[in-house]
Amino acid sequence: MQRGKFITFEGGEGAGKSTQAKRLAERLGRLNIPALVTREPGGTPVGEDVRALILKDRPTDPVTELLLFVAARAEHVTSVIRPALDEGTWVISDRFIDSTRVYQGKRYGLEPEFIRQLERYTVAPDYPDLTLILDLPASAGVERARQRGALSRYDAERLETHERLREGFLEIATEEPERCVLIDGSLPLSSVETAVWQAVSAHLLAEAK
Ligand code: T5A
Repeated sequence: MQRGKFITFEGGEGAGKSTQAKRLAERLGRLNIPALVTREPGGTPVGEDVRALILKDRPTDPVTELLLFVAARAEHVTSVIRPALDEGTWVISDRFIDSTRVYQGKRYGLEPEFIRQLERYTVAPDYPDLTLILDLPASAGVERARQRGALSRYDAERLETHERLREGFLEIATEEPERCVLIDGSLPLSSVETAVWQAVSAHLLAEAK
């Protein structure tokens, strides 16, 4: 049996990640490719507890926050992502390692090598096959999140912080062009969906046949 493919969506608040993750799974389903949509933080009972904890009360120490995200990820990879890939299911995760690199790395200045080392312990060898980075101006993303409902404490941060985070995702897209595809998230929903599908077709569907 062929192993499933691992796709992640990344980007700032309100970029459209959750919406596009669901649409992509539906498209794959129409080709009879089994696909599981999951999210971070979350995806497991432990991960959902960590999500509730982190989004409610920000830990005082940035390292505490980093380790909580990483702990939730370890559980997610071991109990959900890896088993699904092993049985041939494609996994689509709404946020993954790049959110940690950007939010904890860029915002707090935690050492990139420390974060990469934690990735090696928790994720390797199951790095994403493809990462779709949805990019749009921070003000537009925060406005979408605001319209959708209550802002989490992350959404509610200053606009300059969101712009700095956006730069972080753009840097990753430039540094890892073989894994990452940058998509204009400010386009209408259907245009973003088309761009996502083109990227998945070009990078993964040809080799999966
Ligand atoms: N975090 C996470 C870390 O700090 N470190 C980590 O390691 C990880 C994994 C999680 C928070 O945790 C932080 C980052 C986050 O701040 P979250 O709720 O999972 O929070 O993440 P958000 O990005 O805040 O989730 P959102 O739901 O706000 O954003 P999405 O998923 O990108 O956007 P989506 O699809 O829900 O769409 C938002 C709204 O916009 C509309 C949708 O209909 C919806 O109403 N929309 C569009 N409207 C017009 N045109 C388009 N193209 C649209 N696309 C979507």
